[in-house]
Amino acid sequence: MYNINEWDHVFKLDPNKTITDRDLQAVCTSGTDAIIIGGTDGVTFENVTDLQERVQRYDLPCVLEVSDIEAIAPGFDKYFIPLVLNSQYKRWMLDVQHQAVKEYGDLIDWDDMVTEGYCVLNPEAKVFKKTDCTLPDKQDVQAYAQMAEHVFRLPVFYMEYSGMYGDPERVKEIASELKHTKLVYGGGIRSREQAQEMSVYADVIVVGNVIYDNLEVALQTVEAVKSTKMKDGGPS
Ligand code: 1GP
Repeated sequence: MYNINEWDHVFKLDPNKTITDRDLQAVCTSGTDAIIIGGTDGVTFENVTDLQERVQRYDLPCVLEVSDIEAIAPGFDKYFIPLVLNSQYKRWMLDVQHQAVKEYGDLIDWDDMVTEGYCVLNPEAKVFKKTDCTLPDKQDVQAYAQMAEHVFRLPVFYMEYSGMYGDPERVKEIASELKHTKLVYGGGIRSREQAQEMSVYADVIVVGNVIYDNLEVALQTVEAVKSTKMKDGGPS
């Protein structure tokens, strides 16, 4: 399952948060398709590699979502590179990535890299503020999705509601827009019903914060997503 096209559900772990070995074991053996390590604040080489080493004891893909050039570590199965499409500044779309490639280009295995067209939709999210986003309206999001698929030909379009449950109607509209680019949804999933609702439309569901607040509910989202996808006719 090292091909993202086969994934339905992933957990995102924040290297700046603490998780016990017992909880980590439950997360990694839950049946989720992959673990993404990523966060906005306090991401360091040390906390990334510490969590990487702990996750790699388990037999599932371990992905680094790169948010800080200082915290890029070798040995991940995949590297997710966000391009923040609704940032006001090209810095978050081009410049930080350019700097990273300039520094590490010779070491990068390009096949392991997955570029994400990131659209941040929660104005209260740390990532929204950090990357100087503006809030896109319905037509804006649709155009970003079209650009991700047709202009940039990105493998992933990520509707990022981090910390807030998004609008399923909007996710549905964007899903109908995309044919080749995979739709990833993340944000505010705090029940199996919400996981189910979003997985009807999105190809991949990302579950983050609830891992730290209510592990039991977090674990239930795996089965919720998997059973919804089975009903829809297997993995998309
Ligand atoms: C954050 O999209 C992920 O990058 C998941 O969001 O933490 O709100 O679940 P939550």
